[in-house]
Amino acid sequence: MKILILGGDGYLGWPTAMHFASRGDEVTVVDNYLRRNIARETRSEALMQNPNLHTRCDVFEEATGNQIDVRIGDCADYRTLYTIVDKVKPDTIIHYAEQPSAPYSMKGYDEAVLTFNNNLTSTFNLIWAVIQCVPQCHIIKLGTMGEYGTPNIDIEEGWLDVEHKGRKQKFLYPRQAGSLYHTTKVLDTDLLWFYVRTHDLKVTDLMQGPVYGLSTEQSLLDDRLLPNFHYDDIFGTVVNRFLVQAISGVPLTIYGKGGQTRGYLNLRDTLQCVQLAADSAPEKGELRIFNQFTEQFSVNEIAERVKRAGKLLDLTVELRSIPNPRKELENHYYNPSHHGLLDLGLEPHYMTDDVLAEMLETISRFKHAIDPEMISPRVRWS
Ligand code: USQ
Repeated sequence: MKILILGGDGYLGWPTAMHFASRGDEVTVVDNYLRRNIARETRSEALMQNPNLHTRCDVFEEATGNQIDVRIGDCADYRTLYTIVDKVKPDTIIHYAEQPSAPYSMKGYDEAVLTFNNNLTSTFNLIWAVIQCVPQCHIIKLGTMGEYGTPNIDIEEGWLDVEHKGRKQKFLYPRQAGSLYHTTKVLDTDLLWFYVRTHDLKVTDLMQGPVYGLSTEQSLLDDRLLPNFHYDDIFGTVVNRFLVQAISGVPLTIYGKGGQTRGYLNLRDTLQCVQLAADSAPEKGELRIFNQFTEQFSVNEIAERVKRAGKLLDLTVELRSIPNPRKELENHYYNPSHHGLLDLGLEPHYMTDDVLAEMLETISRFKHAIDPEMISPRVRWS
């Protein structure tokens, strides 16, 4: 397949590019280094020094013999994106090119408007580039479980059958996100659904939970191929943060009561899910939605697991509840369905003590680079 990956420098984009290139697909990545720039500006750099995309691709080619084509450009600029899509003529476009941090989007006006403009415009431009250049192309869009929020009823996989006054119709499942970032993903879904209805696009929207993980098959070949592993309060996701905190001897930062429950998945399973989606395109005029996670945990359960895994390495891990910088429910009902990807063949990598201990071992090799100033939450929701 010819695959175009938007946001190919990111925590998920880069491992995805290597994954598809390794199985023989023709891969092109686009990125404008937005996340790297924001990380520098906000003192939120990744733990490892990840080379730029051109160097990463050279290292990858040396290690595997496979090539990845790089374009440095901004997907929020229509001419740039149009030109790339028109040249590559991809069969599948995987869209990660969004500002991915909820805390960053809640920092202030400048950060909010950047998130809003970047995320909505890149999705809008993608839709139009597909309409104008490759109308048969399958769009795989990374959405988020956070679009649904934490409603007091079961969360279905994208859609809800509504019966009202004796009549029935299927609608997008109600969405009520908890940050501006998550709200941009809700708006993305609405845009995609509109253009699926009007222009017969083929779209898969993956409602992904927080991802954890460090190594993939390809990154084991060379440390320079590791993903951008963030542990700061802006870009770091909770499991990755807790593991770094455990290594650096900082008490785990449980926000509030720690009952916040989400669906989590291993980075290796993100790759599997995206591949399963790519290998089974929906019909023209179909918006296919999958809930992309493998297990659900509360923050307290994750903290306990990290503590247990730490024991395997003789680490003493302390847990500490701190005031929650976010506005979110800390005790709530949570029962999301997630059958679609399992039905397509997903074989989950679960969060076992061994998996966490292996991550702890890798992180400990980079202990010298941990900056404790980047750990405490610096952004409040209100
Ligand atoms: N949390 C803590 N302590 C911390 C960090 C987080 O208790 O030190 C809590 C948060 O309050 C939240 C939960 O852990 O309840 C998850 O937070 P997170 O920072 O791991 O994830 P989130 O901000 O929701 O966003 C991440 C990714 C985002 C993706 C989303 C999936 O950054 O790009 O869309 O996970 S989801 O959460 O399902 O929407």
